[in-house]
Amino acid sequence: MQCDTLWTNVHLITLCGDGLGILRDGELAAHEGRILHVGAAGSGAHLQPTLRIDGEGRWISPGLIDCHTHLVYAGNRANEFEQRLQGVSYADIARAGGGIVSTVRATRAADHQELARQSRPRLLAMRAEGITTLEVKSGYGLTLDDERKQLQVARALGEACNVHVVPTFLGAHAVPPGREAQEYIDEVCTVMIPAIAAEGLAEAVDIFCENIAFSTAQASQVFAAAQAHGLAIKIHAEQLSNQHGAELAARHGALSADHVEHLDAAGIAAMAEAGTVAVLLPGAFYFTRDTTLPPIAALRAAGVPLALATDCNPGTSPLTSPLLAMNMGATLFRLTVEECIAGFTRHAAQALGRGDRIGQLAVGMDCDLAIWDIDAPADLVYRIGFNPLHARVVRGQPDPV
Ligand code: DI6
Ligand code: FE
Repeated sequence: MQCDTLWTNVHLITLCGDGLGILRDGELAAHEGRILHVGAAGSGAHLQPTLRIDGEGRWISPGLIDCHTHLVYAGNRANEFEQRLQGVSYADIARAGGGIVSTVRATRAADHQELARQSRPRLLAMRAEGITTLEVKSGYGLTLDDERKQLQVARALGEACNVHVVPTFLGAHAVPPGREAQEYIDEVCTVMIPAIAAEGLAEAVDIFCENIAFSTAQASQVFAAAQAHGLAIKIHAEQLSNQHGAELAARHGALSADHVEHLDAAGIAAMAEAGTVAVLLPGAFYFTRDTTLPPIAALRAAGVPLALATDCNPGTSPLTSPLLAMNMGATLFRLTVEECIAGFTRHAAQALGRGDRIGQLAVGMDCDLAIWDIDAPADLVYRIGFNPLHARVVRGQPDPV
């Protein structure tokens, strides 16, 4: 049987079945962008590959998936970082007109080209650590034109850099300066969501539900509008306080509830029932010096899938390293190695509604791979500031680093 590529002499982290689904001394074949075969050494002897690659004992995992980023923005908030070092809180900075709104000013002022120029190095940093799929949220434009600009730049950057970008509309990120919250949410629902959906610029809609942002009533309204236009939903919930946003989102069938440091038992039960993924963001926890841990043990006990992501953003998580996010997941949140790796593969795919296409090494799935120079999977989580990526493979095509 003909196939495009066969990798031999490799160890596989398949993420199939329970845990990591490790297959030592395996091989993997790709054909027309999909995984054609996964098996033990020699099991692909019937295949006639156009290209045969000796993996020299390296490890192959699914390409990494960062399912929560705000990667496309302009400007820089190092000044606020310095203020916070002096003891000013994130909420105080936001109330004083800094925070998200300062990035909104810079993002509005940048044209497409400038926004791409500033965002591209962040995407390249992610790519260099094995990212093959990356979610990017809007939310620093807060007008239809500026939100559209962010989503268009995200898509163009993904195409230019050979990374699959999954765009999310986060118009409900902050109240724009000079506007009133409810009147702005009405515009998000009646003008912005219909336009973004009609133009095919986003797959999902997200909202920042928090005492310094939008209420659960406003989240309900946004979810109804998103679903009326065929878009999936997600939520930033329970990051700074318990607003019961995750529970509400789960009841609407949300793909994920993200942050969830202050999540309670009712929220966990609703997420478990709906199959809503908990996206944990240790970079934001670390950078804001948060002390309230997400209820990991209870989420685990309830069987809620746990994803991990960078939350790459200029205010609370200026992080572009999925490998460091995994290490933080283990060190700060006490996640296991298996949970950290599943959090950037299988469960991240689920959080994007793509669990049937990516995030596992299984026949029929997209052949997006990360090939690592490591001795064991735990090396991906254990080391700090070291990048063992040997190559990425995107839709079956090798992409050496
Ligand atoms: N939660 C966050 O941590 C980021 N957005 C959000 O809804 C912060 C974004 C920023 O400060 O620019
Ligand atoms: Fe976020």
